[in-house]
Amino acid sequence: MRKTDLDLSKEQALTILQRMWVSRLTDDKMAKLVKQNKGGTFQLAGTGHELVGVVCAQSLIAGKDWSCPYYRDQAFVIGLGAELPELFGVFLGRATTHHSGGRMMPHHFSHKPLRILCQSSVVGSQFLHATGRAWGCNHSGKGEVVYVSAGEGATSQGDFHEALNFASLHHLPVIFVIQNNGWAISVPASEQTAGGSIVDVARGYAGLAVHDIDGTDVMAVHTAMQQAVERGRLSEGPSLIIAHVPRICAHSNSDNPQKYKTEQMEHCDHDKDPIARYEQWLLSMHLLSQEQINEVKEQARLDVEQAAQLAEQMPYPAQGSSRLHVFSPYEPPLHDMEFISDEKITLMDAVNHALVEEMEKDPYLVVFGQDVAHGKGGVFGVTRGLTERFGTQRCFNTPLAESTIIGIAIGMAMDGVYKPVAEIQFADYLWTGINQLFNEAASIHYRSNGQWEVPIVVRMPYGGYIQGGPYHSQSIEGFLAHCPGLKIVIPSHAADAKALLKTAIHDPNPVIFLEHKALYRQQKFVARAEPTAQVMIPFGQANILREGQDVTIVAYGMMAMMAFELAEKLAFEGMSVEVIDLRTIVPLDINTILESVKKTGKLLIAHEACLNCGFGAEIAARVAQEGFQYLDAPIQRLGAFESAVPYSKPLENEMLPQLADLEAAIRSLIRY
Ligand SMILES: Cc1ncc(C[n+]2csc(CCOP(=O)(O)OP(=O)(O)O)c2C)c(N)n1
Ligand SMILES: [Mg+2]
Repeated sequence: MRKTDLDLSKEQALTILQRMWVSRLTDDKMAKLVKQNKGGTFQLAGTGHELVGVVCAQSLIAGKDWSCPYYRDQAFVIGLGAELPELFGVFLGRATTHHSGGRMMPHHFSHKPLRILCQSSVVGSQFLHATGRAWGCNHSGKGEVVYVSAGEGATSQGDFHEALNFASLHHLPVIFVIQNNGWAISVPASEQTAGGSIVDVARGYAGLAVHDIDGTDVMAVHTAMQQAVERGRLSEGPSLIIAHVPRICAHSNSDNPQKYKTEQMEHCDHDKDPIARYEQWLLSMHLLSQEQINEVKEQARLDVEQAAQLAEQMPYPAQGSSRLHVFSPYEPPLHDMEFISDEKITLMDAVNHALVEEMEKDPYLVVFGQDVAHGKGGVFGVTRGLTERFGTQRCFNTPLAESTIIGIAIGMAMDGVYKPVAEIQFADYLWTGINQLFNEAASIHYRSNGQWEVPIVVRMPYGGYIQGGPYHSQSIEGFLAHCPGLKIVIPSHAADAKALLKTAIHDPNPVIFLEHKALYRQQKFVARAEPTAQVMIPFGQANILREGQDVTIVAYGMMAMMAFELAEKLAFEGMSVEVIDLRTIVPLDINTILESVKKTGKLLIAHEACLNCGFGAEIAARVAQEGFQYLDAPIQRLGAFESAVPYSKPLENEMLPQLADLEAAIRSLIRY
C-alpha cells in the first residue's frame, strides 16, 4: 500500500474524502429539508470545518477514546462512526436512540457507545467535562485520550481557561481543538480576543503543547493530532490545537452573514474550501484520479439521500415520554436504624465517617474541592484525615474555581465508574459554578434521553447564625429546588447526615448535600449516636421529630432544631406541636405533611431563607391545593427578611428568624 509522507495510507486518504463529502452534502440536504418544512427548523452547518473534524476523528480510537464535539463538528461525529440516518433523524426531531432522541436541538451530539459525552448549547462548558474525563483516563491507566472541540468564540469563556489550567496542572490526556473560523456569529476575532488570537495566552500554561495550524491542510492537522494523541496516551499532558478554518456558511439558518461580512470576505472563505484543497492535494500526490474523486462524491450523495429518507420514516418521540428520565430510578437497600454505640458524634464527624466508610469500600470514590486535602481537611475540617488515609489521588485540592470543581466532577463521573464527592467551600460561592450545575449536571440524564448519568455529590456548608456576613450565610435551597434534575438533601442532625450522605453517594443522580455550618459542632440536638455502616435513609422520607395534635411545623436544617426545642418547651404549657423534618426537599415527602395537617389542621412552614419565593411557598401551595379541606387556619410561613445576611450580630439577629419569632408564630397559630 502506497503511503504518503504523512504516514497516511491511500485507504485513509480516501476515507477522509468520503467523510468530508458526506458531511458537506448532509449540510446541503438539511438546508433543503428546512425549506421543505419537514420537521427540522434549526441548522448549524459545518461547511468549511470538515477536514479538521474528519482527520481528528481518524486519529482517535472510536469506543475507546472520549469526545466532546462542538455543534459545528458534525464531520468529526461522522468520522467517528455516528450513524447518518440518526443524524438526520435528530435533525427532524425524531425518536433516535442517540443524540438525545429529540430532546436537544440538532447538532448537540451524544452517543454512549462511541463515548461522545452529551453536549449542551452552552459554549465552553464541555471543556471542563473533557478535562474531568481525562482525569479519570489518567488514573485508570488504559491510555485513553479525550478530544474536545469548540470555536474561537468559546475560548472567551472562563471554563476554557479553567480547563487549560486544570489539565496542565494534572498533565491530563486531553486534546483541545479550537476550530477558529474568525467569527462568533457576527463578532470577528478582533473584537473577541485581545491580540486577535488565544495562542500566545495559551502558551503561558506550563505543560500545555500548543499547535497553531491551518485547519484546511491535511498534513498540518494530521501531524498535530498524531502528536497530541501520542502525548496523551503516554500521560505526558494536554495539547491545544488552534486550527484556522473558513466558515463557508451562515452561523445558523436564521443568520444572514451579509449583515456583517463583505462580499470579499465571503470569497476569501470560499477560496479556503478544505474539500477543494484536499482534492487538489490528492491529485498532486497521485493518490486518486479525478474520476475516483467524482465517484466518491456521487456515492456520498446517494448515502446522504438514503439516510434522509430513512430519517423521514422514523417515528416522533412517543406521547407522554417528555416526562421520562428527569431522574434515574434509585432506592437504597432497606436496613433498620442501628447504632454503633451510645456515644454521640457531631454532624461534621458524621459526614467524615460516611466518607471514610464509603471510600474504604469504593476505590473510585474521590473527594476534592478547595482546601479539602492534607492536614487542613476543609475550612471546617470535615474532610480531615482523608488524604492521609487514602492518598492525594483520592482526596485532593482543586484550584480556586467552582466551575472547575463541578465541571470536572461531571466529566469524571460519566464513565459510570468514578464517584466524585465534591465540596464547595461555602454555598455562597456555588454561583461561580452554577452553570455547570444547572445547565449541565441537572439535565444531562434528561437531555440524553436517559443514556448518560451524572452520579455526583456536591457537598456544601450553608446557612447563617454564625456572623458569616453576606457571603458565608446564604440559604440557597430554594434556588436549587427550582432546577429540575437535582436532588437536595438537608440533614438536621448527625445520624441523618451519615445515613443520608451514604444514600447520596449511591444515588445515580446529581445530589446536593447542604450542611448547616451552625450545626456542625452543635451538641444538644444535633450530636447523635452513630448509625452503623449499612444504614441508609431513602430520599423523600420526612422524619417526624416530635408528634403533636395542635399544629404542624415543617422545617429542615437549623429550623428543624429550633422547632424541636420549642415543641419540647411548649409541651410544658400543654401545647402539642408536631415537628416534621423534611430531610430532603427534592424529593419532597408531601404525604407526611398532608397526613400531619389532616390531624392538626394548622401548618407553619419555617426556613431561614428569605420568604419571597422561598421553598416554603412551594409547600404552602401544595398543601393549599391538596389539603385545603384539612386546614382550620391560613397556612403560615416564617423566614428571613428580604435582604442579604448582614454581619453585625444585632443586624443578623434582625434579619434571620430567631427562636422568639418561631415561638410567637407557633403561639399565634395555635390561638387562631
Ligand atoms: C454561553 C453561551 N453564550 C451564548 C451562546 C449563543 N451562541 C451560540 S454559538 C455562538 C457563537 C460561537 O462562536 P464560536 O465559538 O467561534 O463558534 P462558531 O459558531 O464560529 O463555530 C453564540 C454567541 C451560547 N450558546 N452559549
Ligand atoms: Mg468561530
